[in-house]
Amino acid sequence: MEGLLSKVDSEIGKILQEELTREQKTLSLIPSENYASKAVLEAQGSIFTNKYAEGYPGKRYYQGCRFIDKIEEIAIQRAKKLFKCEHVNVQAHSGTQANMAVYHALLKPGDIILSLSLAEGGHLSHGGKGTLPYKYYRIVNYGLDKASERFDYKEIRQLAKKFSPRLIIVGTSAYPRKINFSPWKEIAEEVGAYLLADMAHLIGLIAAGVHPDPVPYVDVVTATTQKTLRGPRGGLILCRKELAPLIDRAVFPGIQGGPFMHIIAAKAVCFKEAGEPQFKDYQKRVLSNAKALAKVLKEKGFRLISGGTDNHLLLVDVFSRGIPGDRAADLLEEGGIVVNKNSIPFDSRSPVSPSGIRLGTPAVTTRGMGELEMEVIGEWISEILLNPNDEILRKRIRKKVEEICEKFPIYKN
Ligand code: DSN
Repeated sequence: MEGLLSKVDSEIGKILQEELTREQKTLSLIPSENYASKAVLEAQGSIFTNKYAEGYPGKRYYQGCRFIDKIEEIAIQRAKKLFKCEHVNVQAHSGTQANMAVYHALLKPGDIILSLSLAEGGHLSHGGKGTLPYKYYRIVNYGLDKASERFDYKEIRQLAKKFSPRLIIVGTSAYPRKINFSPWKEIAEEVGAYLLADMAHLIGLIAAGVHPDPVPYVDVVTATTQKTLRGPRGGLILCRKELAPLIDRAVFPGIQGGPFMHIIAAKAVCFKEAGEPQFKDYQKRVLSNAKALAKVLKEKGFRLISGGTDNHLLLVDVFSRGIPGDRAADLLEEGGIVVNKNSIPFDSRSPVSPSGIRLGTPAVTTRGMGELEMEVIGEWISEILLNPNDEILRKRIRKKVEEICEKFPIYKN
């Protein structure tokens, strides 16, 4: 990964090397993180960044777009094939931007959005305080069922009937269970609402066919390309043909200017990679690894939200073992295990120091780790969290983490 950068800008070059070493020598269990392939990185760091191309293929506001048009067209066609959908917009700069575009396309200021509360595992861009949708739309939140910590369709239906939302969002950032889209479609149809599936976290699983597919059930799917899909940092929108003009106009000129053509090129590469048989195997291992990690943590006496996981992530109630989530995340990082603190459903603590941590297996699975490694990692997590005052233990585990990381390098050459 050495290159010209260190010569031209030694300050940034040095930090790049430090970050690379950090990534190589630690275990990322942050479920929204992954390692893009070298081919994705090459496209992302390419001269496509030089080109302005406001508009869409064949309808640009700049000259010189004949190769750029090819790139965007390939990205669109690959995504259409991968997700078996009628229309794709690959220009959204991020998952949040993709959601903003959907709101801009389908809603008027003051319209009601029904979405999962942030505290129960929703996402800020679904109308959290301080966001643009919070200011311009009326946000009504559903929560989770207290006993099962899963969707409560009775409550969702009641709220939908009471408030007649223009848009219902099914989508989560910290929900460890499979999502079936058919009850959501029923509810949305009953109240005449648009249905948006925000699949930022699940899109890679969906591409590989290891999670139910929202496309046949919803009006629009939004996603990010850098998480389970293992592509560049960016957004993606899938929709039915009828909504295509609205969605495209909402992205450009609605909320964005020039598309990031280098990112679109990298998205095209990632769609190709995600269509290959190895990607399906990879996603199966993401799931089996998450289950293995869940199993060992449960055996060690940790309470998992909803009792386990069906997908790539798990949410652990660490406060029930006496450690707040922020402290747990700090202790684990000292031991070389990188996670994030997270609120748990019905959390009595603040988001700054919540009761939980969120763990996920996409990144470690990309490194080639399997269930055996998950068992060991689960043991280390447990040892660190159950012995919070043992600094020597954390140092010892950190050394073992570095050894395992060396055995499973992120980039092989
Ligand atoms: N920040 C992402 C996550 O970690 O889930 C969501 O945008």
